[in-house]
Amino acid sequence: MPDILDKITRNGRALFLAYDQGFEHGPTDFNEANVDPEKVLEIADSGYFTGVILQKGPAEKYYWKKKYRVPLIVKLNGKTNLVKEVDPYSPQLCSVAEAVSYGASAVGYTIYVGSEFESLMTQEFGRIEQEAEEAGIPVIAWMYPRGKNIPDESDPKMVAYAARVGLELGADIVKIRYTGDIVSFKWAVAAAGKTKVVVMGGSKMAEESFLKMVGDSLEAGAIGMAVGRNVWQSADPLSITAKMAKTIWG
Ligand code: FBP
Repeated sequence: MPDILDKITRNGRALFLAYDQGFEHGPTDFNEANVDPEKVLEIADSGYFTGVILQKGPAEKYYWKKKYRVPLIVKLNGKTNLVKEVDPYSPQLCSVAEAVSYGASAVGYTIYVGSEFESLMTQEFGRIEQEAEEAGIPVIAWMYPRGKNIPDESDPKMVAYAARVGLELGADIVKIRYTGDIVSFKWAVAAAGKTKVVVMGGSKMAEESFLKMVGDSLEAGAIGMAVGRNVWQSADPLSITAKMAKTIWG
């Protein structure tokens, strides 16, 4: 029987290239090559990735126009880091129907678990879930504990709580932070239940440490990775991607 995740997984595992940082962090994350969405889409379309994550603008202006083979995941909400609020809210900016019109095989949405605005995001997410179900595409929830109620975003208890909220809300996949050790991450994966888990990359780190994180995440039960900077900020993006793919698919 076909699974809702078939289009964005290979043998049940996933490798997503995230490229929404131009909105979340600004072009400060980029150099002269990766500032160009076409260059990053070339990496995404190399055959290793099971999805590329874009906001609606690049989805329409770059992805849709060229019909890449890599499946598109449209991020439906987003915010800049210029508003220095303690408790973040990331508003929905694109509908499921619009994402589908750009060729989306899945949609994504960030929920800042623990923020004073959490209820706005969980409500928006509920509507998105329903619309995505009608459209027959999966929903990926970026589950990030953040705000004044969250003293430590990396606290394994918070990460596991966020993963569980993803299951409770009906997410098909949750994207969460690696907790730093296999035992506590296994607990986060267990908390997510039948909702699959992918791991976010974070800022660029030494290749060896990054690949260890990939291996440990998979060993703990994650189905894959959703990374950006550790790939397209690398001096050799396809080499690190090939190593990641080997860890994920063997
Ligand atoms: P990276 O692998 O580059 O960390 O991307 C993952 C991601 O979730 C992006 O999708 C998003 O833009 C960014 O991290 C958000 O990062 P922050 O922790 O600064 O909100």
